[in-house]
Amino acid sequence: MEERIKEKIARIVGPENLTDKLIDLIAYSYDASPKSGRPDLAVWVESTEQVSKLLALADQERIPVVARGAGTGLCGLAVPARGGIVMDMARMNRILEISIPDRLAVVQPGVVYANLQKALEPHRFFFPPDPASGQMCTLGGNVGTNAGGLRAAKYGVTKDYVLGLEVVLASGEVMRTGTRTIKSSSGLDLTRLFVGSEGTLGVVTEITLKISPLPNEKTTAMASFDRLEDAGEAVTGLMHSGVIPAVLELLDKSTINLFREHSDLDLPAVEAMILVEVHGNTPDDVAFQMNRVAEVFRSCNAREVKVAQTEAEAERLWLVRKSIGGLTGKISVSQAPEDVTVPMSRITEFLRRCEGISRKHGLLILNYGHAGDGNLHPNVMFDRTDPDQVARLEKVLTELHELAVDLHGTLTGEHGIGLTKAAHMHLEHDPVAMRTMRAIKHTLDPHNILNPGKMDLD
Ligand code: LAC
Ligand code: ZN
Repeated sequence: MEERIKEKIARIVGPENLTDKLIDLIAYSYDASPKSGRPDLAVWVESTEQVSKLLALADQERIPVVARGAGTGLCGLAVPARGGIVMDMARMNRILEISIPDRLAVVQPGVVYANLQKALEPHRFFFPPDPASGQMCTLGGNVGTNAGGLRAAKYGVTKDYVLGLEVVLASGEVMRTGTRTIKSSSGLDLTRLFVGSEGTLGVVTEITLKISPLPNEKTTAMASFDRLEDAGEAVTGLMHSGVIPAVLELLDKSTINLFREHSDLDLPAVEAMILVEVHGNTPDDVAFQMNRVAEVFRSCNAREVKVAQTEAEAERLWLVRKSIGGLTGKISVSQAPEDVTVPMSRITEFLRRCEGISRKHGLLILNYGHAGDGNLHPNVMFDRTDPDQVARLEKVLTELHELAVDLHGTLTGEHGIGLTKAAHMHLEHDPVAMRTMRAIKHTLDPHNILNPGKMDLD
């Protein structure tokens, strides 16, 4: 990067708040995806004013800018695909306001997700979306990806909770969207336009989030099924039961086998397991819900339904779900955790056809995920140092995405498009929709400086 530009940036953020040391630039080349791309410079910003001045300068000089949270994204959203500036938002990490009467929290984008939950807990409130990376990820990243998580089955995803935003546009202008009210029918919904826009339309500098009262009671159960089809029917059967579980997770046979062979957790030799959590306000309320759930599971030929009797037992059941990512390291050098989402009635069909794709290309796929909203995580095991396996992985991913769309689903339920799915946007979005998205991008960012190369927008 030219010295004169670096000097201008140093005047905006202070000379100690930028770096072009190789070791830093290498660190900023990655997120949690297999993609990488080296920036020319990284800056630590502290205020909306600094973001505004930086974007105005970058726009004038045509320098790409990638806003970055904690780098936990799984599809390359925070990877500087075209070099330029990485804008690290981690220091904009203040919770500006919690208002219980107005049922909202106002936060800066660098607030770590778990820290907001900690601050809300004394009020007996919570922010319902719950990405699996919650201990590290930032709320700015949650907005950028429209993050979901385990509880989305009942509570929905980030976009259902964003009431308003402060956004800096590519020009450096600062815009406020939305309101501090729980409802609004005023104007075009610019807030939603920015949620899930992966930093391609503007840089979010303040977020107003709707929050919810914590449920008083919860219960967990686990059910095992000899046939995958029965587990699939249990998921759809629940929708007739009048109960919406807060969490409904499914594990397929390959995932169960991973535990049987590589952990001391004692899982049965079955084709599928379902983990379920119900929330309510009294012990009777959760017992009623769990009875309904267990009835459905039994009517779908569950081999066993185990309701956790204590908090410790519940935690042991959830340990299974939470350990999957870590355990995959025992059987594979690299993993590609996808997040295709299908209508819930198509889950079994998706999983069976997925087995076919796995066999055809000779790469093991573990399937687990958020069955309660159709969001599965086919996690493809491969070795990134073997070009043949990488080539086969590409074929597997293409076929997985085609399959999701064929079943009227979507390429991504919660991780986003980023770099890894960009080439497949056209599978899901027709040419008119793609043209409309690109027109919006061009209007807001005419020189394509904001996170270029993502979502196939340029
Ligand atoms: C999960 C991540 C992969 O649910 O979305 O574990
Ligand atoms: Zn997930």
